[in-house]
Amino acid sequence: MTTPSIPSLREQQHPLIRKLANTIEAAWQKHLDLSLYGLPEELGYVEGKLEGEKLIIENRCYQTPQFRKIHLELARVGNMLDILHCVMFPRPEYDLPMFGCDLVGGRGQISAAIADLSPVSLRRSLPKSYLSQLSALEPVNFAQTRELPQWGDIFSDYCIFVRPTNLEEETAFCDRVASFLDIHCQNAINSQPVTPEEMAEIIAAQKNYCTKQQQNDKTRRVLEKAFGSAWAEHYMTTVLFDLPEETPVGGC
Ligand code: 18B
Repeated sequence: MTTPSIPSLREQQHPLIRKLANTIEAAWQKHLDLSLYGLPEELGYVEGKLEGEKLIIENRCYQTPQFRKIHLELARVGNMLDILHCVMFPRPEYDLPMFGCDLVGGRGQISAAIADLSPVSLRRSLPKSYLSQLSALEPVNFAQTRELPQWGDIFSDYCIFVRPTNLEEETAFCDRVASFLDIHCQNAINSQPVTPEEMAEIIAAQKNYCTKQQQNDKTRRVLEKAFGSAWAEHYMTTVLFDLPEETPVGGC
């Protein structure tokens, strides 16, 4: 008996998606103390139909002491569309940015490769340690950079949004994501909890991040066409970009 698992889908996907998925998981395994995060069972593996083609979604989700949820999602629509989606949601007790990454490709070509460490504090800038480590990275140049949509004001100055034009650029993108993750995981495991006031600001900023991401019509359209608009709304707000819970601080 075989159960569907991410490696089975991963093997059929664009090589950059496969490589990046492996890179992300290797960084998590290397740095973090992972435990499983229970997604609602019916949302772990999902199949739908988009324009006669099968849409398959596979989710892998963990939590750690510093992250409430770290989510890697692979999706494929027939042979037309390959997607990698990844977000690391910090627990709001920690002043940590959101790591987010999206790769979208079709017919052998990646059309959108985006990765960022996005600030989620009301001062709207990254913590100092991130700024110094990110600014020390070698600059990378891509021939085709893409323009962010209006809701993209959540991203940092270090955000990469490109259409990779060759293998070299694909490798450069993957290497940059690996650097983001090394920096992020190392900072995360060394971070200390914030005050209740700061935590309230972080919750508000995480909400803003999620609300903006929920405005991505391109993601929504793919999901709506395959599963209908109610399901797409439910999926975008509970699996892709769920809001942090507002739990009062205090207790012991
Ligand atoms: N996204 N993406 O994750 N999206 O999830 N994505 C697209 O070539 C899906 C994230 C981002 O130009 C496109 O134009 C589906 C995260 C941005 O208006 C498609 C899923 C980030 C754009 C999809 C998914 C993020 C974008 C169009 C669920 C960043 C450009 C591809 C599995 C951290 C938006 C193209 C624009 C594009 C689809 C960013 C089809 C279905 C975490 C900025």
